[in-house]
Amino acid sequence: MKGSIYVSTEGSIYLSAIALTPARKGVTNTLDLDFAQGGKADFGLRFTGYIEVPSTDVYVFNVESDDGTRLRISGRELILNDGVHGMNAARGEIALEAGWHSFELIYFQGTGGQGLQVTWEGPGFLATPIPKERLRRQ
Ligand SMILES: [Ca+2]
Repeated sequence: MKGSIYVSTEGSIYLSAIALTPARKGVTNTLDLDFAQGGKADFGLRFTGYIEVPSTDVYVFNVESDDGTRLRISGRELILNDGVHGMNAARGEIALEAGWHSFELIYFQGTGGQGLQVTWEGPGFLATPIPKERLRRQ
C-alpha cells in the first residue's frame, strides 16, 4: 500500500480534508495507525493500492475507527463512517472477481482516543486482518 499522511493546518480535520497535499508519503503493508508514527491529533491517513481476492465471491469488509473512515474498493464506496466519534464499526459488502482490485482507505483522527482496525471475510474464512501478501501498492 502507498501511505500518505495529512496534517490539518486549521485545527480540526475531517474526511473531506484528505484530498490536500500530504505532509508525508511512504509505503506500508499494514492498514493501521503505525504509519502515523505516534501522531496524537488532527491528522489523516490515506492508503491506496490494490487488493487481491482469492476467488470470485462476495466479500465483507469491516472497519472499526476513531474517528472517521471511508473505504472504496474497485471504485465503489463500501463504507462511509465520517464524523467525530469513538471507536465504532462499519461494514460493507461487495461482489468481486478473483484478482486485483483498486483499494483506498482514508482515516482521520481529531482529538482524544484513536484507533483503526480493518478485517475482511469471504468464502471459507471469517473476519480476519487482510494478509499483507494480498495488498500491493501498484
Ligand atoms: Ca478521536
